[in-house]
Amino acid sequence: MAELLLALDVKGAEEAIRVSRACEGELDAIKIGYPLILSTGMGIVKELAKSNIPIIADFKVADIPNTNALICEEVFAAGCSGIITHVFCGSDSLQAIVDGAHDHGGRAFAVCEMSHPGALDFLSGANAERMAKMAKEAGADGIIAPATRPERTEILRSIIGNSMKIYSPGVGAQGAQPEDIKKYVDGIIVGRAIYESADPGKAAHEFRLRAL
Ligand code: O7E
Repeated sequence: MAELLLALDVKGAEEAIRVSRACEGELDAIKIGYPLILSTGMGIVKELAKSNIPIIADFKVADIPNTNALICEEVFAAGCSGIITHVFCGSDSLQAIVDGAHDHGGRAFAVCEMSHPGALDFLSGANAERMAKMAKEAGADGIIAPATRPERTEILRSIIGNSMKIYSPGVGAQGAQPEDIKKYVDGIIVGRAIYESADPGKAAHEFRLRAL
């Protein structure tokens, strides 16, 4: 049984609140990222969190340890309960995010393999496997692995074991189906197939049932 995370990549507070309210009761978390935050500011986090749903900041952080620690301070002060980071900047940068999240009572997730075709240029294969090992060593709460390549996500699961979570994007608009991936992961991440739907609440409900 996999959780359902909404990738709320809409622009503007009004649209974000409309979609999130329509999906109330169907979601386990909302993932916010640059499209929403650049169009509204971080104030939207407190607004969304009023529904008591965890908000995960997908800033795919990739910087030096000190900057990463400063980013964590702002993300968690804004009301987020999780943060997503890249791993390729190295173990010290990754550790700063994991420690920053845990110091604030939050969770840290590490991008190991991405879902789009271009991921095969770098963010896949042996690099991804090495990053999964690094995420485990750093004490990350989970990793991001692709629904579009279940066979790869299965390998990454064997590296991190069952005590860490895997959240998996690529379901819906990128072509993967919940049934392809749910047995390997703890949660599926769905964006456009929900927020572009004529009835986002109904779409979320259907994805939730299919992820069970
Ligand atoms: O394709 P959609 O519309 O269902 O949206 C997918 C979301 O997942 C979107 O926010 C995108 O930025 C994110 N994502 C991927 O699509 N592929 C990845 O490999 C990684 C992510 C991601 O969310 O990374 C951090 C979780």
